[in-house]
Amino acid sequence: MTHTYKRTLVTTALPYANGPVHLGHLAGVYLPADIYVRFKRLCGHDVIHIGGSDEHGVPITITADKEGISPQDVVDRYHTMNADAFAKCGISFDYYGRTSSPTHHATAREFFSEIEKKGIFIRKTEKQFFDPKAGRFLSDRYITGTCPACNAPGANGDQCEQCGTHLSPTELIDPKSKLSDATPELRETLHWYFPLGRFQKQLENYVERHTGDWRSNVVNYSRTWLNQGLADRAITRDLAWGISLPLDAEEAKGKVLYVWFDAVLGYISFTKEWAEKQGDSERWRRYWQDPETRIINFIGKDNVVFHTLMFPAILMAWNEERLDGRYELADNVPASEFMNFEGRKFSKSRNYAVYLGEFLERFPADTLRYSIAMNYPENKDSDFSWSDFQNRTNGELADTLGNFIKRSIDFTNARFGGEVPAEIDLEAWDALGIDWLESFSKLEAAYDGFHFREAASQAMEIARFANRFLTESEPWKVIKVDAEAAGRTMAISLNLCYTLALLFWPIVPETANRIWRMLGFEGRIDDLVEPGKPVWRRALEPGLKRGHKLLGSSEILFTKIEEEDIEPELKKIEALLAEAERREAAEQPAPMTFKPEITFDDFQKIDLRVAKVIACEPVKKANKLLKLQLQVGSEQRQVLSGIAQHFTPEEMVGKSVVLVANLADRTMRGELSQGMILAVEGADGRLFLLEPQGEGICGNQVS
Ligand code: B3M
Ligand code: ZN
Repeated sequence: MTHTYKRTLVTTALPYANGPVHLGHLAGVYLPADIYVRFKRLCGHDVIHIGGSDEHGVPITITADKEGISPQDVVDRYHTMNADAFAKCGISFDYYGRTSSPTHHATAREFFSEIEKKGIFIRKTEKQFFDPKAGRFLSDRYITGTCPACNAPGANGDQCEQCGTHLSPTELIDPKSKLSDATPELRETLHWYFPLGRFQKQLENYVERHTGDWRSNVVNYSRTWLNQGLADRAITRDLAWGISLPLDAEEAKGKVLYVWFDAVLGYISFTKEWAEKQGDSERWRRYWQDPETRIINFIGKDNVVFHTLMFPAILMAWNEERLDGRYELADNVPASEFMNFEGRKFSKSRNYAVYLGEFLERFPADTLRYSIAMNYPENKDSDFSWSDFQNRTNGELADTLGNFIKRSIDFTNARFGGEVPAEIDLEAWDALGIDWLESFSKLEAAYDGFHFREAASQAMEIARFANRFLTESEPWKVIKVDAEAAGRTMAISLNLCYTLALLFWPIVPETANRIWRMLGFEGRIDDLVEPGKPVWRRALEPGLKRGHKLLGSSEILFTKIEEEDIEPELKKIEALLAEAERREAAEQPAPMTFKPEITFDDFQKIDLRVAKVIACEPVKKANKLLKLQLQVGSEQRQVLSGIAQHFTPEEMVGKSVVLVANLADRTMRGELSQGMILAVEGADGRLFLLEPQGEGICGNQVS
């Protein structure tokens, strides 16, 4: 990365507008991106952060069906909810769009048309499940049935939640449509496929080129796919919700773009919308079509291949045979690992999550931002726990950063008339014992390398240093004997406050702005940052002159989190965990219990024989029983069996069964039963007969 870029475009994965974002999303994608963007802004860099809602896809229509509302209602609700939560959390998007917008639809259709025009797509007719009652083709998620791998009922058409097996809907036993409960039929349908393989070599080169600077998880996921050889991917679906194909032909009717095909293009559409809002509708091109722009896609690890292979392939297809209007590929795709919550994976479907909006109703955004930055899942999964949140807030934010700032300001207000009492020259500043240049270089390297945990720790290190400096200098004692020396201490402390405000702004922006105001500055640091106006390195040197007037009052920056504040949260977790465990237990097969042991001789007493059903009829007034006539070798037997709910008499005739041949005779409903046939109960109470297959086995012993 010797290249220096003129500007940076940061994008963050577009969360589905199908539910509220939770702390896991924040930790993996939005907070790191925001910290990065703020850092770049502070450096005076030209950077924009583009994000928004992914408003298409099957899960959204499933939610709509479930709630009896329209997909539009669903996305309206969650788009607003998530945009609000992000704003409250200080995630400073330059633009937060939605893929349902006209600009986005037009952009996605333009890409489709361009690639179609070049003849790159492949059309394939395939058989797909169709719901005859609803009159619709069913995507995988709309089909449910029994899992062929583990026999669990309620498996989805794409995956069994129970055993995790990936399925195709045709593999399901007894498939049913979720729309109408009808049994779906296979019908032919036409789809457009994107031949990823056509770009195999180019993609290999792309990944290879970045092997040194991309995270190893990103390179590894991509390579695994590349090594398997890239297959054609269907990029259309038979669905009513989504972006319709820009084709008039009959065969394109009722089809929409596959959600991932359109979603990644959202980054482009939203940049166009942003540019429009800036009053310069062409400005987006600078961010997408200029090699001097650095594009960075922040995502979670589950989205890697869509960003390192599929999106680039779409852009490569667009660029093919084009001299101008070519798109640049991302320079980096920092994919996070996952942040767990109290030792467990966040799970929307299991309702095991803390939602961002709800969290912020109870605790300030900056306490969350700091704790999460310190738990950034950079190279491995991390964990968020309430006790860690409490400790960091109390010990680091309140006792260290907050305490230092407040003591500095209060003492100056009280004893030095709210003014910086002395001039601090660089020599005194450098003599403090911090190697400023080195600290700043380390911080910069941490930000530039996307090591946000390290950046936050570094910043806190400086706060710790400042806090210690003030405590050890004891100006409240010194002032009694040497007011000037105490004044110098305070001037240094206030300048450290100034430095810390700027240093911490990317991580805890609201707090930084409050410090800024207490230091007597008008406005917010947010208003200070501007492309071409580097502020960051100003923090390296004392920024407050002697006589600079503070605001004159102070506020507490962080309220400590008491046990009783997190008590209800811990209770909630307990309930959630108990609920999760209960569900898991219910989903687990019951533990096997066996009858008491018998000896081999006991077993030998049972005479099991293969028998053939030669006749069968119902038993009057006994709707569970069938009367079977069995051929057992040279003998005939009559057996009554409680299988009438499962088999018709006609079905039974001709079957081979296993007979307990030496069971004492019984009379049932006035009919003689000379033995018993063996069967086993399966899922849903279905009954399966033991049916031995083989030549010349009738009458033989089963052993
Ligand atoms: N909405 C999947 C997700 O939220 C998808 C990301 C799109 S990024 C273009 O994980
Ligand atoms: Zn299964």
